[in-house]
Amino acid sequence: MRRGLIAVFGLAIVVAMFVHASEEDAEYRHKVMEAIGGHFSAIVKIVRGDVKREEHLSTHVDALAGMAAFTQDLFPEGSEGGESLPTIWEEPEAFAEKVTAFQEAAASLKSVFDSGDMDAFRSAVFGVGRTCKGCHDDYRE
Ligand code: ASC
Repeated sequence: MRRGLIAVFGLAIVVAMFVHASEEDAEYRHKVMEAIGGHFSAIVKIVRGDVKREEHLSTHVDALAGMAAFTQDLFPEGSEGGESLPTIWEEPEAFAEKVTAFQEAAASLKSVFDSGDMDAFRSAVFGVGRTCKGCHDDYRE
């Protein structure tokens, strides 16, 4: 009887820890996505000329490309929830293709920025925006 109770409590603690960890993963994903969106929006404001902060561009571009590189890691098994639709985990290969498109666009944004061609940079920025939207349309609530 007593052993049974201990086992049940033990199990409940393990389940609670697991649920808490997956909520933390979903919240971490949300925070990183907000950071990506923040850097992207800042880049858009600068290239549109809404703000004159060209000297900040390289930092925003590095941050965006850096975080894009680990976007796939933000969706571990068991982290379902938040604004992420269940289809992410139901069709992982189709989802991974969209993530890869974003990662490639962000990496290319960085190399175009480093080349110094500002017209090419502006179109690369809109290329990245399309990959954000491409994934959000299908996989975000
Ligand atoms: C952002 C943000 C997005 C994208 C997308 C671009 O800043 O949060 O989801 O840009 O709107 O098309």
